[in-house]
Amino acid sequence: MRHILVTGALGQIGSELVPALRAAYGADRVVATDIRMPPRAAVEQGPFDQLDTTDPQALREIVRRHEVEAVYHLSALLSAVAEEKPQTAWHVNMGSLYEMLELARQHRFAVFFPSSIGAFGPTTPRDRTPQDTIQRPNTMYGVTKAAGELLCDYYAHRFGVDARGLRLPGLISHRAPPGGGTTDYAVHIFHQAIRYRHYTCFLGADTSLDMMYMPDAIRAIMELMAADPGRLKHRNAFNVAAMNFTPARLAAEIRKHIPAFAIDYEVDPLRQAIADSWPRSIDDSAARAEWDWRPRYDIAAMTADMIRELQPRLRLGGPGDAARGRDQDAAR
Ligand code: AKB
Repeated sequence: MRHILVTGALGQIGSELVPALRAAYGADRVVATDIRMPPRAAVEQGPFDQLDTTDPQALREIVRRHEVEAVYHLSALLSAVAEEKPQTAWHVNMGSLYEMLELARQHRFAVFFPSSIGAFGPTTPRDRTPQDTIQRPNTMYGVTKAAGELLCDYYAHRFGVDARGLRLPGLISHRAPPGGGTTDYAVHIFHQAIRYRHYTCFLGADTSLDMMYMPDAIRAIMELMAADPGRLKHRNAFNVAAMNFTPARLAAEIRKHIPAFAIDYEVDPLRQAIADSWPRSIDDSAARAEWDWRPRYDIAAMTADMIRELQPRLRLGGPGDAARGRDQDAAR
């Protein structure tokens, strides 16, 4: 039996992609891997291997052992943490991708590579950013994403590796939390709004970025990997968009459900500079034309679903919660 391998499986995307792949292709065929030890529940749901993707020997061994058909290579550092640890980010994000593509060339398996709106930079047109345009990112995260896109294209054209990928926007999920991204505020805000009716945002009120609800992102990944190769002109690094908002706009949407919710701002210069170097919105017409991409969630549908899912799990409701929330915000 040939297997589907997911690296970084315990991360924000992996936590939802692995169950979706298992539902589609069978639990035994999907091998989840992560550098972290899995919680017991994750092991009970299907095969799991601990894997450090920066160890080429370990990568070779796992590919050989499982007879791999496709790899969803999700292990990577996100933008803010990559900017704090640029050397590690290069090593993790690029080193492991290179090894994976080499293995794909030798063993003939397909590779999914998640690029990002971070692959663009300050000289890119910022509104409705085209599919093919200037890419001069000025963050280490962006450098690894732009270089990763090129490397995937190189392996596809030079060696015939079926390497496909998306430029994902900020992802919003009620299941796994994000870690170390610039768009993470759009998840934190829901937790704080439900618990404390208050959130201190690390990006400025008018910072516009593209975002996507996780069910759309998972569907986009799976639809792209299943798409007819004959229709794909780009194959890799497709812009995909679903919604676009600022922190102030999201706060207003949350207030429709939680009228007492208040937001204030303590801008983090590192994350603000990253956000300011990214597009305000991207044009996903190539994905729409080449594999029929269509998002299902806009800001209203996403907000309603996030609150419906999180409220029963998070609501505290006791006296003094609002004040405790403010203390917690200040500590972050
Ligand atoms: C991040 O903020 O680093 C990611 C991304 C947009 O790539 N969510």
